[in-house]
Amino acid sequence: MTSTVNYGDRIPNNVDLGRDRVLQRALEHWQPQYMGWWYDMGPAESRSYDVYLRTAISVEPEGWAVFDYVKMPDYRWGIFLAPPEAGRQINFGVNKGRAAWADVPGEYRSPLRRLIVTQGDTEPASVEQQRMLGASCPSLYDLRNIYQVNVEEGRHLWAMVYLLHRYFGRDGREEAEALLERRSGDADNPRILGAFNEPTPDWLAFYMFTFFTDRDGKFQLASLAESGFDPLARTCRFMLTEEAHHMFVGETGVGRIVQRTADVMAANKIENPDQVRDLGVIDLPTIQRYLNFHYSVTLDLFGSDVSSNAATFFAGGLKGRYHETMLEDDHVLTETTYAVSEVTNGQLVERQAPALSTLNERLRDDYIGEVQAGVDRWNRHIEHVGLPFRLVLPHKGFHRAIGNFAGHHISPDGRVLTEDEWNARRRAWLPSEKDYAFVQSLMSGRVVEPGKFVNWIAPPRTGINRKPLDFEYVRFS
Ligand code: BYC
Repeated sequence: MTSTVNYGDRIPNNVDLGRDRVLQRALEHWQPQYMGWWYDMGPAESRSYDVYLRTAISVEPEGWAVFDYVKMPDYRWGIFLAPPEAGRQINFGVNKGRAAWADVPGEYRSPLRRLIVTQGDTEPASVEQQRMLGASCPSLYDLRNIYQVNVEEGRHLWAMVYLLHRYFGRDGREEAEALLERRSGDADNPRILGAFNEPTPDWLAFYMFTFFTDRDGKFQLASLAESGFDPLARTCRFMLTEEAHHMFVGETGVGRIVQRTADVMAANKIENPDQVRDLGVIDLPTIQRYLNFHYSVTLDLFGSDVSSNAATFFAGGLKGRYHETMLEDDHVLTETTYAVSEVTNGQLVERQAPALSTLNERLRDDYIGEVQAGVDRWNRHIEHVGLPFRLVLPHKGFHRAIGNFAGHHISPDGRVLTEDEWNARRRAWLPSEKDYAFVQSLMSGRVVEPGKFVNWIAPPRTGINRKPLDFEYVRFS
């Protein structure tokens, strides 16, 4: 294991792939299937573009990336694990204190494979969801960013496929093939988790997705980075360094849309959403409805509030809590409880449940704290121009399909509604066909003149890798 990536091999890696011929051959067999998937389902019509991308050259925190023009099919997808920690132990659950596993422990083979497959499935799904967006990009800068996100999601798929091939034998190879066969939104063979089958029809949806849903990626990867199965922990640690850029793209993308809208509203002294739309920017209530949608489908990704799977993952030492080793408790959790909410007799009530089975809820709560901070930053753009409107996170139970709130109707301010009340109001709370049609009407073509930005979004403060905003981030040759 080295920190420098070997680019001499057909599959770049820092895991000495060349020394394991069988594994190398298996991955070289999967590689053309992956490329086939990329050509079919990766960014549309992008094959010949030269894109100013960063590529990992080392897994060390400093200087791991080089920036250069790359045609995306030539991107060096590969296998990079963070360096091992000498003497690392399992830090939680019934195996706490034992040496971390370098190989898959037999008794946890099945749940571990399930976790890796579920994680792996999300990566190609997001690329599929974003496939068509290049045709309506707001600028070259934004186009380059979505492509960077896409190639890195492709690499995250490689990360999980390496673990499946290396540690799970024939089952692993079959799962790796199935990861290329499922399709986002396909009625017969959909992606595993709900949010990854929702369309991402426009750039507002893309930025919301990278803010909300990629951040689920951060929290899940951080929990898996605590795993007692050391190869999973190390690959997730490196993936987290890439994830940060995706969330930056989402937070600044929504922030720039909010900023542009707020500036246009203030300059023209208007607050009526129809008048705002007439000026070619996205009105704040529409942004709020998109937020409500993406936030709620992402909350579902954390799984049921009370989950025996979550208890098994933790007790077994497979998946920890967020920042597990920084928490001060026994890391076994058999004696403690955690608060979960539920609907009883038409009322929202809170009750205590065993801590071990409520780990999904706990991770969801950790996530909510971080998301709130981002929404507060968006609101500063609106406060800055003196408008009274504020974006808010809806109640945790709003529009949920998984867990204790599934099957109930909860308003954004946390009231339990009847089905009729819900149906009467849902258009005010979730994007309607008219909203989507309006947003898409703003995004009918792409803006690709260097330094130019479409009307509905403010330019970013700085360019990529200290390049100016009018840098030619993508060349169409
Ligand atoms: N939709 O006890 P339950 C990312 C299933 S995002 C559909 O409630 P559990 C990224 C569940 O699979 C991070 N099904 O939950 C972001 C289970 O099915 P099986 C992805 C759902 O198992 C942007 C059943 O319901 N990584 O990286 O405790 C771009 C009962 O499960 C959903 C991970 O999620 C849903 N929303 O926890 C690119 C980490 N929720 O197994 C990438 C790995 C639950 O009985 N996965 N189900 O057939 C996990 O840790 C867990 O599988 C979950 C669910 C947290 C997802």
